[in-house]
Amino acid sequence: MKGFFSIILLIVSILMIGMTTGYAYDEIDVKDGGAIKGNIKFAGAAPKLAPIKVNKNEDFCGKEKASEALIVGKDGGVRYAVAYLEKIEKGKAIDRKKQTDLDQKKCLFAPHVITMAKGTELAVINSDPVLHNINIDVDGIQRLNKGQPKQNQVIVSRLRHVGQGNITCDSHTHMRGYVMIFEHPYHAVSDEAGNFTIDNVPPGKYTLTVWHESWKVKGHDDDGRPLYDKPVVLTKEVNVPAKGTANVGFELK
Ligand SMILES: [Cu+2]
Repeated sequence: MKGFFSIILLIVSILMIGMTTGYAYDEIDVKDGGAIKGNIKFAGAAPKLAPIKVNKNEDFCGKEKASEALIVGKDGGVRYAVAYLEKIEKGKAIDRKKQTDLDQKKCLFAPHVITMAKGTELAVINSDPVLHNINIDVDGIQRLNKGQPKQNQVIVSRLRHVGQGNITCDSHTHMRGYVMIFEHPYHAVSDEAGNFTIDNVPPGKYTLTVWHESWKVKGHDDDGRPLYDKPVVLTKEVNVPAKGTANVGFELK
């Protein structure tokens, strides 16, 4: 009986470790890899978003900033949406030499949305002559908190936790950005035309997810800035052909 309970305890422990560490991604030589080319469009006329009030360093930052929560280009393409493969178990190697830049420029995070593979480097830059203090919370847990008083100061760190990160600045409450951190290298941020490419995918069926921070106003903060609804998440099944391309379209509305 004692042995039986030990086995149960062992199984429970293994399950718990699995839950906290996510899953193992295997890096392999991809044979006959295919690509996913996608486009994200806004259906109908894009709403005009209210500007975001600035309440510190207005002489440098300006009195307000245009909202970056929804940026629709020509032909309705949506910028700054994240596209990624769900739980892909094996594929191309993660480029560990790749450094992702995140600039604090004119009191905005540039780019507004980034994606990274777990354990790769993030270079946070302060291009401004004012103090910025970046914070990154990944799924509600603070993973980075760095003040940068000097212009052109760069701080390099590694983000080791998978999840969705909110980027804020302690100094400027109007500043907001997003980072999504993955176990694998199959993710991209849509460009000005709403396009993205995910390449060198082993042929097969996958679930492709598109994440957008949301532009739907659900309230306002104490300074009258809009608070947006929870992110919009869309999924599609895609079949990646050997050496070919799967084309896929998403629509936000
Ligand atoms: Cu700031």
